[in-house]
Amino acid sequence: MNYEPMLPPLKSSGVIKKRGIILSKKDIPYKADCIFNAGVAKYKGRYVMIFRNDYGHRGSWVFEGCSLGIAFSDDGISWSVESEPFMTLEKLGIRECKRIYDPRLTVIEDKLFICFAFDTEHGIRGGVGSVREDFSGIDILSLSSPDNRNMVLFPEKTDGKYVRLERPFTIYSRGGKDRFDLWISKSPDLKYWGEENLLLAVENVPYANDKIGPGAPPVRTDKGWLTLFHAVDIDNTRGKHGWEDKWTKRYSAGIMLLDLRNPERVIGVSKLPLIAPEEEYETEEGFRTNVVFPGGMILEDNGEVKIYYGASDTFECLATADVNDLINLCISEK
Ligand code: BMA
Repeated sequence: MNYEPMLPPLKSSGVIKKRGIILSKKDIPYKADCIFNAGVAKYKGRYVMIFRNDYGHRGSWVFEGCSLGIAFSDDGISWSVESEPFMTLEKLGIRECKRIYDPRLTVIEDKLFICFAFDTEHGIRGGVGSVREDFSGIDILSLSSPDNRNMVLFPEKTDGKYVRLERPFTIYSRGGKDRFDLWISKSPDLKYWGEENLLLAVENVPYANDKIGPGAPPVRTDKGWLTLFHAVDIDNTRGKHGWEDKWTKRYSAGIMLLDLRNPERVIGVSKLPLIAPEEEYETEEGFRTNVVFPGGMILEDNGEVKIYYGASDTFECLATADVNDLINLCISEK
């Protein structure tokens, strides 16, 4: 299969401070192997994190199962994990569901909502639900048709409608390879979704040659919606990276700014990656190395932005940056 030219080594932007691993399997009081790609929100005076847990590694890419765990924090840095998983396949109860993963959290009008991906016998789908106030589970609002995932909700409505970013898998129409783009859609009620439009294409991101997709839910700033996305480049000469015999992809994170009144308009996109895999826990240790995948972003009152991301599909990490530096990356010409 022909892929785009190989990309050079990537490095994180100078505005990013990596704070290291904040959650891994040693912190989990139940069966756990890989703790990563979490959603994080500030909700009712504390931080809540719902994380992906792939457990029981059985060789290559096969795991015994997966669940979503939940943790709380007073400062967004030190976390205490609840004694039981937040969500299991049995509890979710979706027909034909084989895997639930990549949770994303958004607070809208004081309610906590979750988007998640799930694999079924008949395709990969995305779900939207509300999280019960006592964290006893999810009330499902909508389940997409295949193949679509990586959904994130905006924290506010635009012109009376909820807005979501998503990543359909357009295999046939894009040359039969995974050349996927980032899309936007709207809904009057979080249940019925429509008005889909392309927001950002893979060919518009210089550090992707394979696919892009949403990362964390967008954050409001004076200059626009600050929006993280993931970017993937593939290089078929890459061999063993992690626990599989071959892993040829590299995941980095980019950032863009969307118009506050019309989030379908991209104001600017960072020309270089914001976060690239470079630390040992991102490139050497873990299931799939050379992967950083952002799932949560919180803007603090002092202008600090906390970025939560999965590393090597194995650890949950934190990075911080100043909000103005992030905005400048999106609008600078370099
Ligand atoms: C994607 C998703 C992500 C994961 C990435 C790398 O397809 O499953 O959650 O981080 O692959 O394995």
